[in-house]
Amino acid sequence: MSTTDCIFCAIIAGDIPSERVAETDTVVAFRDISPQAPVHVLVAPKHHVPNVAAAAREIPEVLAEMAIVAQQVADAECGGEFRWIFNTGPSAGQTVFHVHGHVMNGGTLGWNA
Ligand code: IU
Repeated sequence: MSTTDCIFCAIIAGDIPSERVAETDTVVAFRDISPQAPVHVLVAPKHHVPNVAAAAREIPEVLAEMAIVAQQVADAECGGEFRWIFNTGPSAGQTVFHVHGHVMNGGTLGWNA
């Protein structure tokens, strides 16, 4: 399922360009347009759900696939170690309401980076 007013649905559909680094039948990984670390890749399901809890409820097998893809990205880009962040809600910094995990590593990540 995709929604017409979701920018990540448009990226996943290829209607908006992105630098895709991994893809499976259910998951896409692409570079963040505004990287906050040397490795900063977003891992998102092709199916539109708004946040990580909704993903766990509605598409748990795809959430598991997202973790596998995140690990694959980290294996390829930063020795297999990574931070995986799900901002959930505007007050926590979520700006795109299509669930995505930020795969981050490199540089000098502080706890609040
Ligand atoms: P957030 O967790 O919802 O705040 O993360 C959204 C991220 O999506 C943020 O880091 C943006 O830089 C990134 N992003 C992108 O990579 N491409 C886009 O077209 C848009 C946002 I809009």
